[in-house]
Amino acid sequence: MASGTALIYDEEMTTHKLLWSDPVCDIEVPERLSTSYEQLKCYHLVERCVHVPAREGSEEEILLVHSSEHLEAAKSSQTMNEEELKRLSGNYDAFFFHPNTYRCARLAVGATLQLVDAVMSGKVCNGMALVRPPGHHSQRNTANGFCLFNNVAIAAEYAKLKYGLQRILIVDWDVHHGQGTQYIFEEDPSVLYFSWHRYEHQEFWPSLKESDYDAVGLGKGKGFNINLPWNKVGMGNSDYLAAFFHVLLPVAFEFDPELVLVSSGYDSGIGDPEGQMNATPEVFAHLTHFLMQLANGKLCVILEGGYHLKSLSESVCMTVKTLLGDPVPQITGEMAPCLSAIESIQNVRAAHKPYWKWLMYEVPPIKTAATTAWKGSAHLLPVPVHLVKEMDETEIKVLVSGFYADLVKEDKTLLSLGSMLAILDKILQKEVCNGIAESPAAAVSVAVALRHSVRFGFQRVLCVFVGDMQIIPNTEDGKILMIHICEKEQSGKASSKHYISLNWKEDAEGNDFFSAVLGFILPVAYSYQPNLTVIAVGPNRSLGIRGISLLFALLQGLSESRIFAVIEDTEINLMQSVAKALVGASMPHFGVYIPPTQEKVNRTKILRDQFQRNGQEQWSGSNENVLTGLGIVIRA
Ligand code: Q9C
Ligand code: ZN
Repeated sequence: MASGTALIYDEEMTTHKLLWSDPVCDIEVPERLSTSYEQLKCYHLVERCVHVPAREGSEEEILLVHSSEHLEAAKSSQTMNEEELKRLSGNYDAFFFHPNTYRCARLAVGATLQLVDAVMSGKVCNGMALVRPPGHHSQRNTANGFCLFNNVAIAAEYAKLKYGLQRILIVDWDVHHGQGTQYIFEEDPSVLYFSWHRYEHQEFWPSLKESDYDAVGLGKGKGFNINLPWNKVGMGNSDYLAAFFHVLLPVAFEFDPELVLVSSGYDSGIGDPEGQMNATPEVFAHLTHFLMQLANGKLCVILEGGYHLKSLSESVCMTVKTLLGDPVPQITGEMAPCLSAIESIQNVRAAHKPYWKWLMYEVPPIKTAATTAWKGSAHLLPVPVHLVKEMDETEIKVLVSGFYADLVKEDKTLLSLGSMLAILDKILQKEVCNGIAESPAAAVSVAVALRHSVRFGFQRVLCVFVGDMQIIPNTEDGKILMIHICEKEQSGKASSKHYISLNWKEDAEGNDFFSAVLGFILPVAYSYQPNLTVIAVGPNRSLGIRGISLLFALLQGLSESRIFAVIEDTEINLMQSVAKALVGASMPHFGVYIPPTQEKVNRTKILRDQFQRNGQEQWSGSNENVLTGLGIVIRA
């Protein structure tokens, strides 16, 4: 599998600038590019990327999307004087020409295509292109909204033509609607276009009826255009995550793209004068991380807007850091989407229900370490791992006698805890980010691990346990949130605020489980904001390797990617998949969709209602309340 992250930047794209006074256009400055690049250098991210040079896009490439009239008009700007440039610019809604604009726009196209080539050829796994002018407002026959050529749209056509791709996903997280991209692919089912945008019931630029949620595509392209309009300013991290959990990700996984392109505008970030939104730079790490789970990791991020230089450059850094595989930073603050966001999400889900099975039902909304036990078989793991020396018996005794005193007598169990605790300590001490422990008794190991983590000082530990669990760990006054995925009904222990039992019988690995992960487990987990995530696999697991890998991949956005895996299984395939997921190699393929049975949907509903009742009080340590709507935590 390809590895590495490409970074494309060419200083020449800073020469395109506004030569006269124009309050509409004066925010699109060359410093947007140079400041972002400087910040990347400052975090030593540039040197970690594969440098790929930009090139000029050819006329032929531009004509994949644009009319020759538009190309000729742009070309004619090269030899104009300032007065003529100003007059030409006046023909468009919010665009300015500079004598070098045409050259920069061709570099922006070429840089984007270079990125597609680097990813599609396997030279790198993913990458980012820092380009100006941006592209997503540009249409077949016109410049618009600071955009001359539609870089991302050209890239999609190019990828279809050159690599024979049949399914490309474009995610447009810029705060403006990329109406240019929508128009270009409206009738094209091979390109799925998703855009969220400030809309305010059509008050906000470009103030188009067709930016609303009911523009779902035309003809054969019906269902392949997804608009999520924000009708209020101030949308934040939780609103963006909810949009991913409940709209984009279910559809994107069902679509199963071969390549993902991001129209990556950061004017949707906090501080931006255009967007007036509240999402912090960290959220872009999470969005990037989720998209990295698609298309075998083939992800091209192309700069669009973003006008607050500090917010822009920090967000660019978060994106590139995540592309490089660094731990995903913790999201702080409010974890509940606001009512206006919920309303928009419900509207777009309803509009797209006819086209996407995963939206069909009122579904839930609701450096890797291994032990020396692996010395012999470590070479079987797909990725390099550190081997951790086990704790010796006395060390463990001292540790465990503090709490599970009766365990000290059982020598066999005790010994098995040694390797487990050695790895856990490396995670707690932040020497490694995540780790895998093999255990002959997962439930016991997990109980000890959880207690140990809480004693160590962790305030919120999320534990997802898959399979039978003989000991149900104490939830330590809310310092532990248990999500137990098991086959049998847990008799005796009813779901409570901090113990949620998901009874998943038979083929739990089917796509209904996927819906439950996105619609229930992720929102609950994100609202809890754990400092450590423990995922354990016990005996009689009702989840297959794919389901378990999915959990590991998606939960990595939490607790700064601090994940401890405990696996009661010597199955090398499972270990391999978990190790892969932990180092960020992408997930196994999900295959053909099997819709959830209504019975399963109902079961999830009951669970959700139960969870909501239990959640009337607050999570300890945070102040969210749980309400109705999508069954997720909603901001008051
Ligand atoms: N009254 C990008 O972010 N605003 N373009 C026009 C007219 C134009 C934004 C306001 C904003 C364009 C790539
Ligand atoms: Zn924008």
